[in-house]
Amino acid sequence: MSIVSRERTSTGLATGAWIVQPPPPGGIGARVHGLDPRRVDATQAARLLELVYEHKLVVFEKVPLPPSDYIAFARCFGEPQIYFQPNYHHPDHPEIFVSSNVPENGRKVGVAGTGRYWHTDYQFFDDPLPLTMLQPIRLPRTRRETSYIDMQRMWRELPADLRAALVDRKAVHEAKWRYKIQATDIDKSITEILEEFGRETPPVRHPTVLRHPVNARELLYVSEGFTVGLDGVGYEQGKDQLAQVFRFCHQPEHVHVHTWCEGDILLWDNRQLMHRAGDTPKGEQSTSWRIGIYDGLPFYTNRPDGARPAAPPVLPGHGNPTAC
Ligand code: 7UC
Ligand code: FE
Repeated sequence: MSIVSRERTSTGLATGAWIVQPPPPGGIGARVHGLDPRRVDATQAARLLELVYEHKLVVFEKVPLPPSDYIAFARCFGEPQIYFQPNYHHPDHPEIFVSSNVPENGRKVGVAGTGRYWHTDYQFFDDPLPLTMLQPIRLPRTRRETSYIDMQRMWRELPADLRAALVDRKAVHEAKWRYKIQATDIDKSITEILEEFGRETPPVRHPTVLRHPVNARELLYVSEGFTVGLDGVGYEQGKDQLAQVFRFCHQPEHVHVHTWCEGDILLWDNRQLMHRAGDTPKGEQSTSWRIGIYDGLPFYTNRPDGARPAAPPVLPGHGNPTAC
């Protein structure tokens, strides 16, 4: 695989050299070697963000960071989010969403086994999360991976009958079926728990096909984890069409598996990818820290309700949009 060393000359050694290894043609995921995440200036952050929008996933190699530096690194790319459920928070840093099955000082920290189904983060809110940063902290001994599916490619390659079923439609998303029981739920019935969570996070609608605000790519935006129906389509028919779409997307040749390495930090574009956390093998420990990031751009730039997607905006610093 080719190594692009342009960054070395364009950023200069004085501000820290780094090298970008792009994915193979048609693939996702660039790797960045040699970055000092504590010394990223605005120009470099803009360049790294371009890599994220272009290659959908970027892996920063061997850059382990303690919480405050990690949050500062996330802040280079936008505004870190505070997850809406405090039981996921790092005890001292609410910006960090902890996925962990390891107690600290005898206390449960975060939530175990998050996101083990195909989804994109915050798909069930009006303002979904544009970017997700992830740092594995404790790697299971035998297996630790996150899988991705490229939703630009899925929309491009989806069979014509399924495209016709989805085009100019909205999908309905909700998270209540993924709710994790908390200590405060003791003595509540399942019905009460679902009603309570459903009141806090009612179903939302987004277009089934999004237009990316930076590069104008069209993206399929449904997931088995959170998408529960198609707007304006009967329940059975919507479920059936979605099941066919998911069957197409989940084929092994569409799945990119990223295997964790110690000290790496990942950053991906939730508009363009869906992801699924790998299972932690029984008896093994796993901890990862996630930071959700709002990049300050609209999640999508489709025209409201059913109209054809708008012409893409040319955003300052992002050059000309890529036709696709
Ligand atoms: O525990 C989980 O799987 C978390 C999920 C309900 N939400 C993650 C998110 O940001 O969408
Ligand atoms: Fe997730």
